[in-house]
Amino acid sequence: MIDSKIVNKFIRVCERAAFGASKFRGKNDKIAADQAAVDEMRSELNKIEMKGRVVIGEGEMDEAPMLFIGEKIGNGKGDELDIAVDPLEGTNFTAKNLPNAISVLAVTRKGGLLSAPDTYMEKIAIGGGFPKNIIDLDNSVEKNIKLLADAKNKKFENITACVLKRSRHDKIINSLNKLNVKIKFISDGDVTGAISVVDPNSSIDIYLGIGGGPEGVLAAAALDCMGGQMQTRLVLSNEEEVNRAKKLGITDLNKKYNIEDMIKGDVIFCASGVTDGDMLKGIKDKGDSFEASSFVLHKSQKLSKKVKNVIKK
Ligand code: VTB
Repeated sequence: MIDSKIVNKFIRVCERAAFGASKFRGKNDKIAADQAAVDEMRSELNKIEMKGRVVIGEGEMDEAPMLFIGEKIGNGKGDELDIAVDPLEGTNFTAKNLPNAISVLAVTRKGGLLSAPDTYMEKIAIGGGFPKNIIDLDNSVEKNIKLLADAKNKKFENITACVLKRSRHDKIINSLNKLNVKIKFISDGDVTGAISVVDPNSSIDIYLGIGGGPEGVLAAAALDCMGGQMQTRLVLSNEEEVNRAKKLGITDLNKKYNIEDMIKGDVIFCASGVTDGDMLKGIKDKGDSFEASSFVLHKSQKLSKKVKNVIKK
């Protein structure tokens, strides 16, 4: 188990990162927005009493100067924790001041997080309350939709699928159209997209398609706490990507990961809004302080809450 007292500290980490990024909303500079989020997140993480290690971060040591995979974070005392971070999920959203940019992280005990390379990943996710593993990446879209529709006792036309709008998804989209399934397209931000299957305020029944590997593990952390189902598989398209995966300890390159293969044991998930979004409000500047809205989950404590804090700048 992870000590529940540490949760508030991780909320602060996301709040600060979101605040950093918020200064660049609508400024058409996604690199600066990301950098500000990274700086704030790293400095706040280093205040926490823990022997922390970045398992999913901004890239490998040679490509990311900060929050790189393997970087030690925290003050070096306390519990050994593994951390997945995405200081700014939605750099385009922030640069263009569009909804759904968030700062997000997940924490487990040492060894609890799949160390996924920053490559693409096939993903499929549905909500909770169904027999285990009823959907499968190797099924056709038609078969998965039928299994889900039967389990939910819904007609195909009343099923909504969330899909990243990319040409690589044309085949999936065609199949969904043929089945008369409703599609909610997102332009970016598939952490929120995948989590939306368990959000009672969204009408999304299934998330499917190919997005980032790190974002897949972050979404799996949230779905683990909320009882959703998810299956993923890395998409390694060249030798360089294969080598990167191997370097992170992945031996079975075609493995299908269910949530329990990505997240082991207890997990904390936190996200703070940068711009207003479906799940969270964005940062509100209040002069000397700022207001941040966050979403926090702690599996062992069955904690799931939204918090709004006003924090001194
Ligand atoms: C997703 C999404 C991200 O990248 O992982 C997506 O979660 C996939 O990459 O917000 P492509 O843009 O190359 O399709 C983002 O949209 C941006 O990191």
